[in-house]
Amino acid sequence: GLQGVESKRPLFVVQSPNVTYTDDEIRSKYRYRTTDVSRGDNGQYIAIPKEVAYDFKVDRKVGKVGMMLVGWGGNNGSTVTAGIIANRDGLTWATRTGEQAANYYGSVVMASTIKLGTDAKTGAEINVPFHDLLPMVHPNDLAIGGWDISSMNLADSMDRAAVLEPTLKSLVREEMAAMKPLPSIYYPDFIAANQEDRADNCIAGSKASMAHVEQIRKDIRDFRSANGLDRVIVQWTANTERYAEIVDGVNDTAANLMKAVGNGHSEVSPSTIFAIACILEGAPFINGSPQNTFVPGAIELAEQYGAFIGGDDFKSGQTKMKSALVDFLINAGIKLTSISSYNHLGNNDGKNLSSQKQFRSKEISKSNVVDDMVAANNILYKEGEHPDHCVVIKYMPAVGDNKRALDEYYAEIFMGGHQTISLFNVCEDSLLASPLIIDLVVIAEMMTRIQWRVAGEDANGAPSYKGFHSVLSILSYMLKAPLTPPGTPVVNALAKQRGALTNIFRACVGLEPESDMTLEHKLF
Ligand code: NAI
Ligand code: DG6
Repeated sequence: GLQGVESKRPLFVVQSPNVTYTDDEIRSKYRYRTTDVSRGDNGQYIAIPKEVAYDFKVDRKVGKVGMMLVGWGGNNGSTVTAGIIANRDGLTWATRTGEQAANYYGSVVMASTIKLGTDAKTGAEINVPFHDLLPMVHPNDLAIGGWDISSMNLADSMDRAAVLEPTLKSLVREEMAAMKPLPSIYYPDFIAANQEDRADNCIAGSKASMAHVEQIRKDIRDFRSANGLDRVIVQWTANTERYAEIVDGVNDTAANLMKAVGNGHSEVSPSTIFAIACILEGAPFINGSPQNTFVPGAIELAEQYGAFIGGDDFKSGQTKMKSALVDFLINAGIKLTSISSYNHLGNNDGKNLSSQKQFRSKEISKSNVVDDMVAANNILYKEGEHPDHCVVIKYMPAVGDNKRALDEYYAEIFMGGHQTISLFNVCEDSLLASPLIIDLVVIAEMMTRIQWRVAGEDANGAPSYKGFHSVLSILSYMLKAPLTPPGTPVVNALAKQRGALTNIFRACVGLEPESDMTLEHKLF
């Protein structure tokens, strides 16, 4: 009943001449400090501290928010839906090891904290839930809907997924049985042929068309009005598609892409149709799979409409570990020389990825995840040098959703010695992905309520606040192959990604980035 307004008193307020709270807004004046580097004639770097003054404005009204999933009846879709219902209803259920209560473990937004500062009296760290940093939507309040090419209701989908305990399933079954995915668009050439037998819920037509774009737009509008929503966030958690070929005149510009849709071009994928529909509808669209949904024309279209997009490919288990571990190794001055990554899994995702073209999409997104860390260390790696890196995925039906990931990291240490690190990572894939789906929705929605301007820009009274760039690289932490604004660097290192996320949100309430210097404990 508290939706529509910030539902509770904020856990903290910032007392500063640079921060103003009104009933509707938080405004902050923020000095962004960076370092400009140039190179002198003698080759010496010249580093010049730089400062830009920004004004940030946060809309405090957390409206009613909807999450629509493409691939709603899949393992991720059914698991995240059951998980939200279980949390919303405060459910507990019996397991063979005892009573289990619903939680949001694995969600940065819902289950991690950030350091607010130090206790003025004792000097102890004060940590607050990430969710309290800004007025964010609570996942329990999300309206949930979506599409699937399989007509199964969500209760049956949950059984098909074979992820959750029967005792939990029985508690959410009735509500989920009433949830039925909307028909979706199916162009068989884009996903594995082995998926065909579940495609019984398809909108007519097996190639791109404006009618498909319009139907998806209508679905979003209908969902919005049926649930009285202020905003809808759409996420692709459907099968991994093959890459679309980038063809001049077809998907290279926004205008050509729209023309190609109208002409039913065979290189326009279902996920790109969803992206176009969401961009035109102003619904943020996030791609949780690895394919190149965001062809250059789709990115240009998003920029033209000022619509938010984000992707690609949830970073859940093996890759998340990789982007933390490699960051550690290389920053420790240890020369990583090879990474061998094997996976086997037995869910429908694994079945789809047993087809070469779909596997190739995943191989690409899993392979480029250490590039930024390697490139940053020119002591260990010469220009163009890179650790060997191989990625293998095998379909093993018996293990179901309990994906196995085996990794060997091989590194060169002091004086020609070697270090071998071997990891064996086992977890339910959908239980790792579900909290990421939630984080992506909550953060993307938050970004729709943050605006900025260069301070002083509107001295003559003209309002000049605007949103962040259409490509939400702030979502990088949750994604294997982060999409960034064209021409800007990709950051894969996990700690840097988290730093960007938390420090941008801190700036919105006028707080400095957390530097971890803790001089207060070092200088007496
Ligand atoms: P899943 O195969 O169980 O679910 C995918 C669903 O999408 C299926 O129900 C299928 O019928 C549906 N579908 C296929 N094409 C569609 C279309 N055009 N429109 C609407 N629905 C369509 O797979 P799962 O395990 O839920 O994973 C979903 C996606 O997320 C996969 O692409 C996977 O690679 C990706 N992913 C999963 C991660 C995880 O940890 N579970 C991590 C990273 C990515
Ligand atoms: C096999 O690798 C299946 C994939 O869909 C992965 O499970 C998924 O992409 C998660 O990958 P990671 O590397 O983040 O665990």
